[in-house]
Amino acid sequence: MKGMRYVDFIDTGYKPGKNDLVCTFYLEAKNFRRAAGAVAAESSIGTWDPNLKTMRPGIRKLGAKVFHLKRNLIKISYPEELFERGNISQILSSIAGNIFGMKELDSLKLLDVEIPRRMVKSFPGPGFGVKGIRNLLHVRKRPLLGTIIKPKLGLREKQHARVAYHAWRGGLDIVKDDENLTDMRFNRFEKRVDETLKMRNRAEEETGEKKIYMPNITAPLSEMKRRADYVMDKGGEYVMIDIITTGFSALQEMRDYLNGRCVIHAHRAMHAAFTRNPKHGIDMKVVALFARLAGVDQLHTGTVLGKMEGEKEEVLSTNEKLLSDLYGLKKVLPVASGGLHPGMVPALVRILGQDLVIQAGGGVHGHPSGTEAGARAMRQALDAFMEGADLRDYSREHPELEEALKRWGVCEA
Ligand code: RUB
Ligand code: CA
Repeated sequence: MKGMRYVDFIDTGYKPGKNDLVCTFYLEAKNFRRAAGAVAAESSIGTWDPNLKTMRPGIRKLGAKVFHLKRNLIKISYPEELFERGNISQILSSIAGNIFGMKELDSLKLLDVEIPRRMVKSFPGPGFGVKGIRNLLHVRKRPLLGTIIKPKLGLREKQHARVAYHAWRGGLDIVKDDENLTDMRFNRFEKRVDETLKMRNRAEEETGEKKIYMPNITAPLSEMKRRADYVMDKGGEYVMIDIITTGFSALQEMRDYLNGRCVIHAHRAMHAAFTRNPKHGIDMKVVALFARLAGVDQLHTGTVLGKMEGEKEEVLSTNEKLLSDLYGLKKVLPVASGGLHPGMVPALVRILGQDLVIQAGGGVHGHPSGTEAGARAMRQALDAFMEGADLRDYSREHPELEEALKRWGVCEA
């Protein structure tokens, strides 16, 4: 039987069919063609020795095909038979697995993935999505405002709940735990949930607004389920999961387990280990796509303006993956978070749009007059934008905003 060398995986005359999965890669290699073939081979059916004695008729056509190559971009088409339906780990082990470590290439980045309809349909997608979240919060148009309790670790349960209460009272919709706050010696998960949900109820009564608490349930899988049950038993409607450190298998299981009973907020801590290098790794867009397929309802995607790396085009194209049509799958609400403060709110909404959660930790709890004033300043900044008012003009009659702008300035972007 005819062997399969790396270059045999190149077919520039090929046109992907409607059931093919297509990946776009950035590639750098001394021998560009050979490396392109190597990527297609290793991510589908091939290996380094072209003359396998185990090849059988019919296997060759399962090979991925490099159908476009032009320094430094390649596009590879994969027949859907290579993938198990509904199994993100298996798909990633193929198209985002061994290939990154091959000596054949110097660097490789998975920039984008297009998934055929039938495969998309094998995933549940979000249980709530943008519409479900807006219905739950009774907020139709404006972006949602939230905070991360800071200091990120160290507060006792009651202190945590008290800070949350002030944030809600000041006008924020959402309070979340930080990504590394789970069940700590100084702050027990269950007690924190009890205390914080008690404060949520009080804040709802006092403000007449729906308030959300997002406890971080990140843990080994069975414990994560137990914590989610605990949250729901106590009247919580949201859980937060660190989806990269827990992994896609755990996320898929949690989506299945929760089965639309509770909203999933996805934190992406650790993503930058493979998304940040522009030449090697996996683009955030791809993470966003798989997170949507798996069924998160909200996902951190960057701010453009804040403390974390992420260019405008990058963040916009990632948000597009969450919000564009995807064969009927619900839309995921993008979360802008990291280094934000009230003076950035109008610019953020101008850049990122209104289907958005804006979260500020330091930019709320660092307000000179404290958390409640910081929350109020965030809400005032958003009100100013929604009313079409100039932020500085608006701040003349809104002392909390005025104070915030004095401390952090106005972002003119
Ligand atoms: C932000 C924060 C989040 C970052 C993570 O706190 O705690 O973990 O959003 O980054 P602060 P990203 O408002 O004090 O900076 O959202 O880019 O994943
Ligand atoms: Ca954080």
